[in-house]
Amino acid sequence: MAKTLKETLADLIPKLREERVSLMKGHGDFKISEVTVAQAIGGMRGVKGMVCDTSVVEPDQGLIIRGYPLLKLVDKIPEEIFWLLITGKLPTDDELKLFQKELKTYGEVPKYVWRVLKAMPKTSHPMAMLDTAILTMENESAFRKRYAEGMTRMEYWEPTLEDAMRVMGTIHTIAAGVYRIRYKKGDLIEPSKKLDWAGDFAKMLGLPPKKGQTANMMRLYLTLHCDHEGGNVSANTCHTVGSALSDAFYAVSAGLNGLAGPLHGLANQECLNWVLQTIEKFDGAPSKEQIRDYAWETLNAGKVIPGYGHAVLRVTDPRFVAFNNFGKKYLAKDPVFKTVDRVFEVVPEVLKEHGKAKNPWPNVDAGSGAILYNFGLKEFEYYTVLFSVSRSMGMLSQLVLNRALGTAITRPKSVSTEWLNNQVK
Ligand code: NMX
Ligand code: MLT
Repeated sequence: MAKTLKETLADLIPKLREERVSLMKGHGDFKISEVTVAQAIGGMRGVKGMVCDTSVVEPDQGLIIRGYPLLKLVDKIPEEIFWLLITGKLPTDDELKLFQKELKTYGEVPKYVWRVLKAMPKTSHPMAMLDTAILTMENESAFRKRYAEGMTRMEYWEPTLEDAMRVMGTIHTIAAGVYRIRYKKGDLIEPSKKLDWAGDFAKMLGLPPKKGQTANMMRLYLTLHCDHEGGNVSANTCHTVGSALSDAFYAVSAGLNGLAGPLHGLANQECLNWVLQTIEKFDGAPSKEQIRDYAWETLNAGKVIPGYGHAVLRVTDPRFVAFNNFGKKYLAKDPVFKTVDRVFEVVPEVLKEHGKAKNPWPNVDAGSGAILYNFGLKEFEYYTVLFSVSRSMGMLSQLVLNRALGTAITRPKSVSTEWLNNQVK
């Protein structure tokens, strides 16, 4: 008989704990990184100072989830990906069905969440609304209740998993509600008992029908954004907040606040904006020469070209490749998609010539917006909310595993500029 996610983790966790103890006892002093002045000042880039097992990002390959290069997972649905992130294996069909059924039992959004969202300013950013809703739901935290009752450390992961299921079980419904409330799309659409997570989300958004492809687009979107190892701003923030034993609602909401920054997840809204500006400026899909001019204009104004560059990657992001493949299949003639494709032919050369960005290639945000736009989601301030729904899977799975392994509270040592100056004298 298929096991639940909790039963599967309960089998797995003792081995993971043993492995951690043996690494600490046997090799605790083994050096894995050194830190230069440039790294201490420059966002700790490249410093290996934390552990994350859900996925790795290889500079020359991109995202690898539990050994699977991302492009091998594009046909999977998000629930399979969540199971893979957290357990290290893809679920069997029976495990998947059981998990989907269980997830639905966590699907009710408390009424007070809707009241809070409806009371927010009409001009609130959709990310501020989503993050507020997740934080408001902290009232439901099983971890907080069990902690107050005095559970043992060995049990911490259990209510953390329960909280994770509640966040994942509701975040798509909340996100769809944010869309409908913020953009006055009419009544909220109830979640379905039957549809999968992404299909249900697409339905609750109430997007115009698009040859039956909207749910597939959403499955791909939510699969591609799921996780990007542990050091990116949102994962790292979620981890740090969670390491203080703040529950999943606090930790995920904090992580999403980081995702809302234009250098991180908000780049997708900026990116489509940039592409649309070129179309408007040149009165239609711009030529390569026109894109080149506009790219230089952006750089000369001291701005970044959104959707390009990456802190770790040194090749085209496989997530961009997957979106581009989807676009070529379903919207090859669309002027916005064609522009994105043309920008891809021009901008890397411009960035190389500019000579600053270490990685001139597109990241995930360069292509996703054009697809959403074509599918009728035209409110690009909303795009980071979609990223968030997906990224909750990575943050939650990392959080549950860290609770199971008793990962220590995060507390790196900071140094003063005076101390640095004294060292380099
Ligand atoms: N356009 C112009 N300049 C850039 C770009 C770009 N797309 N990317 C990097 N640079 C500059 C960067 O600002 C920095 O300049 P300075 O020395 O004057 O401070 C220099 O190149 C070196 O930066 P890198 O070491 O290449 O990049 P870093 O690791 O610091 O930052 C990003 C990575 C992603 C923040 C940066 O490439 C960027 O700002 N890209 C545009 C925004 C974006 O697409 N963000 C989305 C990231 C993916 N996500 O989904 O979260
Ligand atoms: C992400 O998906 O989190 C971004 O590509 C940023 C990163 O990995 O630093």
